Amino acid sequence: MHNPACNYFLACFLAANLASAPVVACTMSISSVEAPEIEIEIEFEDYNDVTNRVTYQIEIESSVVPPTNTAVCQCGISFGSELVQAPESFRVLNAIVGLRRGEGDDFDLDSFSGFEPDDDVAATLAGLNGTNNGSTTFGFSTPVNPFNLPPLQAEDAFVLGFLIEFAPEDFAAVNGNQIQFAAGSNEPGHPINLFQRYQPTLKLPPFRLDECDLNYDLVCDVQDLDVLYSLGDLARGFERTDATEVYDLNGDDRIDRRDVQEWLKKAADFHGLDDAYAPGDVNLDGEFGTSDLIQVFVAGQYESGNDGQTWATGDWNADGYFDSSDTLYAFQVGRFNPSANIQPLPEPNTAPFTLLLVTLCGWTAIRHRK
Ligand SMILES: [Ca+2]
Ligand SMILES: [Ca+2]
Ligand SMILES: [Ca+2]
Ligand SMILES: [Ca+2]
Repeated sequence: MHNPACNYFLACFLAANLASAPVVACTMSISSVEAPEIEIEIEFEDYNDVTNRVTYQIEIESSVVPPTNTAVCQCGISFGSELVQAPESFRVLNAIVGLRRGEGDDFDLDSFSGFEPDDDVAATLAGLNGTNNGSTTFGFSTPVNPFNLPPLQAEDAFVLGFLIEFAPEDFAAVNGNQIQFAAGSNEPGHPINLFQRYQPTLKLPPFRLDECDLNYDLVCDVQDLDVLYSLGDLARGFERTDATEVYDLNGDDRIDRRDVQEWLKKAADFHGLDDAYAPGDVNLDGEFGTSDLIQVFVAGQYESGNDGQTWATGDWNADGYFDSSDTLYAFQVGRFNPSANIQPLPEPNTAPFTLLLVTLCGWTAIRHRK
């Protein structure tokens, strides 16, 4: 049923308004005041730490105008402008086409590939009337045979996809920058043309290099735990929503302290550690030692009764407070290493800190007796 060669061809028959579009090969969407904007989805795909590039897939859904002749289909992207030029790292890696059968059906865009980069198409696009001055153009083409086209049902849709890449540090230069899409063919009368009514700027969802990066700043650190803690009562737990799905790190459809534990595993893995971060390791250096105790001492929240505590201020069991239940938990897990990252402990001249030390010593003694 699916003949890839046919599907590539249909990339060129993008028309937002099927009723008013002429039936011609490799035509473009027709400008029309009534026609809706072309539907587009952009998803983060991957990060390659060898090349230091992030990739995003852009999917553009369209109605289809049936082709009539054999042709070379062409498509491309023009990116950037005189104001903000495409960063050096920006590339359009591939053009791909998928067929979606019926409304809302899933499809596999990657299963249809075949366009090749084409400098002539890029040059044509660069010279088009309406192409942004100062933009960088990327062109693709593929020869197609229209006589093997699969029959299309009324609800079927073709999806044209582009795979883009850039260095993570160029995110700001890419996101919100101007973008133009084009398609056409080598047939006389149906040359490559700019899409109309497409959103003129590229709006990228933020990317993460790892699941533990909950605030999208490309590192996994205590600020990500702060994000998790800020979501609600993790001790009681609550159902995740679509918006909070990224925080459900153990995938059980709930947000609770088990996701904190999962974060401690994932973040340790992110930093190349074999074992999950232990409760008590507030500075996340892989050891629960004296430097951690100093940090919670400075924060001064032990048995304070103040709600809203975080990992860094001693709330290791994620119930909002720093109290003996946290120290008990830390010592049950039993990773306290008094010789780790030794620093002189401050004078225990405050009641809460004395209480903390007494508790720690108590739990340590109990553990040793066992
Ligand atoms: Ca982060
Ligand atoms: Ca969960
Ligand atoms: Ca530590
Ligand atoms: Ca607690």
